[in-house]
Amino acid sequence: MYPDIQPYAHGFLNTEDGHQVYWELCGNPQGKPAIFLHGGPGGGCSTDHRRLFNPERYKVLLFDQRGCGRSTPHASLENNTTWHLVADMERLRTEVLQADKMLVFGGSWGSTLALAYAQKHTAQVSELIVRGIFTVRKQELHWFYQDGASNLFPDHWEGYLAPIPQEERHDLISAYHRRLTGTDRMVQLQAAHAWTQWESRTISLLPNLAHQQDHAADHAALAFARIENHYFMHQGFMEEGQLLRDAHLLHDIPGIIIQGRYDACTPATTAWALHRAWPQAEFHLVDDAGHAFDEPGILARLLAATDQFS
Ligand code: STX
Repeated sequence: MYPDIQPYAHGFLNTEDGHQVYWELCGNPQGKPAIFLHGGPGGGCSTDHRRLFNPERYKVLLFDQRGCGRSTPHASLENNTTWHLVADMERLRTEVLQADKMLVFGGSWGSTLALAYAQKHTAQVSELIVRGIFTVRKQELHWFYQDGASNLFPDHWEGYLAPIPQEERHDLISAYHRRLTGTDRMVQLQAAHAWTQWESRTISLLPNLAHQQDHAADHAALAFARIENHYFMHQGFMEEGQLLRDAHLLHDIPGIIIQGRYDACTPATTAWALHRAWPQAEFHLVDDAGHAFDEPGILARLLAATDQFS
């Protein structure tokens, strides 16, 4: 990765409907405009995300999506949908980046948001780099939160099932929703940790303790679990299959799709479907990687992608 850097500017976007969205600008103020979209939803940005772009060539905006990271109110689900985030991106582009077009970079949920933004604001996207493709279809949610990845990680699955009694296990996303939005703080926290640990333990090809520690604090787990679960209860606030159906809108945008073959969180079948629906984009299926952006084979491809467009 590029060296660890500090932002040269940071601030908050007041959404006027109850949120203060934290943003920061990194790299070269005269560089190529780019926006980084983190995962989850609810994951927040980390300092390593700044290091995916050559700081001499890029002017990168990173922001914590509504309710997570340094944005406030923390873990809030009010006025928090995909389309609110797309609207925030438009304001960040014009008011903070002050650019007509920007490179859009997103992994996992960040790829979902990148595709949603690019399909709505096609003319504002100079290039698109997406990794670990996720489109919030029913089959993708079922695979990870109900029955699928459970067969690869039976040990970690027990921890995910633990807070939910037998009679509610036929619909785990709904069972988690009741606990994550209930009034009992202890129940909320227990559910938040179980939900978050399931994801952190299963995202890399090989066990990676750092991934588990990243989201282990009460504060981070609560935002991550509440926001993810809220978005998935509503299928990402999109129609079933919408992002693949409308992928043809991307045909004129230079694009790169990067996917780990052993991604258990967002399996390669979705990236493959995107590749078929958007054949003009470069497609890289990395043979020895899972889901996380810092898996060696994925990281090398991501850096090559930002360098190629710089
Ligand atoms: N969630 C996919 C996603 O965006 C279904 C994601 N998975 N893990 C992460 O994000 C973190 C790296 C933020 C934990």
